[in-house]
Amino acid sequence: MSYDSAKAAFADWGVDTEAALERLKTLPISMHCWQGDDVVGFEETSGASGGGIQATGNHPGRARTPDELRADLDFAYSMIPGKHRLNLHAMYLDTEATPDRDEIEFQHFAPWVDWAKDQGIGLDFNPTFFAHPKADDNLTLSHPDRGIRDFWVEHGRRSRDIAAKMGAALDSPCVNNIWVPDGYKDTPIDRMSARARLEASLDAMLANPQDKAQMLDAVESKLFGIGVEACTVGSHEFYMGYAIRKGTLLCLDMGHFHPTENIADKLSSVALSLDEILLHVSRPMRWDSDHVILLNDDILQMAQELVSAELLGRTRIGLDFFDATISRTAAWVIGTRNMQKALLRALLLPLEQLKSAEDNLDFTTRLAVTEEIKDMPFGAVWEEFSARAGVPNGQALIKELDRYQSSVAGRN
Ligand code: RNT
Ligand code: ZN
Repeated sequence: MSYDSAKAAFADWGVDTEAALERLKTLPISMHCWQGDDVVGFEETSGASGGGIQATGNHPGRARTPDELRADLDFAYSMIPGKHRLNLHAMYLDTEATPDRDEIEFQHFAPWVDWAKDQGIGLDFNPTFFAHPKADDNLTLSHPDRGIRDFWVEHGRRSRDIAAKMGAALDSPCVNNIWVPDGYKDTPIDRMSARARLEASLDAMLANPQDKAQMLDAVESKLFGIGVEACTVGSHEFYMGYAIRKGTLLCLDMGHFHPTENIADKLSSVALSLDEILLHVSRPMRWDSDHVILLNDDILQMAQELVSAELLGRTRIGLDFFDATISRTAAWVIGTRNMQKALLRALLLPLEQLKSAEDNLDFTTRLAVTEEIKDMPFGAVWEEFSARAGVPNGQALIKELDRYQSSVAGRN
């Protein structure tokens, strides 16, 4: 179907496709660097995983250097309509120096900032509290040993400082997201002390006020991880309370809840108590497996909530998945485009009609509209969006993904 026919079909439902396309253009997705190299990073000791995070698969083409990772990102961005962001982890420094985590500085990330400037994209940041000998017990900010806690607090402080400098250099606030693996494999006897230590460490890390125009603090909870099955110190309740009391962003990762829980349902609840939200869009399969996101119901419902509850203006959308069994660049491209497609579908819903049916307790109309609308030509509107951005679709896209993958397959 042509875009013009699609436009007319949506207009029949009272939906303005041009307005949807304009809005979608303004929504950056923060693409995570770690899909490109299986969460390894560029530290001297890289290769050490930990914290329950492990990419599986050995598809050829893993980026081994910052230059390779940037080349892969350049390609991925060229296959995704719009301007997006890059989400960096502290272990992805780009320098000849070999600072330990408590020694990192802005200069160790300067090439990333130069590159982001050239690309006209914003950066987000994460301290890395895993894949390090001082995290071997799966305890960092909540470790009973003061020296270990202090080491990680210093890492976190420096990360905030680096994030603020990135935000200032790029004139776009950099979200600094804190996730720690802390927890216990077997049932702890003193959860309270562990949580009190985590809170005290976070307070120490966040003590230095930062300009919100430069950086924003976020905290990410988790239900459980490999090796910390019995107790995660930074649970949802812990961080929700913390974020509300301290005014940080709360990061909701789609893999960090019980499989029957749904992030889409949580957004409006937490949004009443928080200024801003960070999302880690992911696809858990049976557990926090971080599969590449599909255009499935979970993602559609989440995008629908963001639009319906008018949360787009105060939600940062980040991705968090890693699959090493397929082309890593294709994973980025497919996942990011799916997030955009979900947002587009949400922006194309006849929301007024649906909301008014619901207000009138007319659940029949709500259901009928929801289901009829599924046959609408969303694909034609997406085609138009990508064509305007000069980005291929369908078989042309698959050819490009394949061509790029062949060009990197010789890396070993
Ligand atoms: C881990 C968290 C966290 C990490 C990244 C690499 O379970 O989801 O966000 O995936 O920091
Ligand atoms: Zn996450």
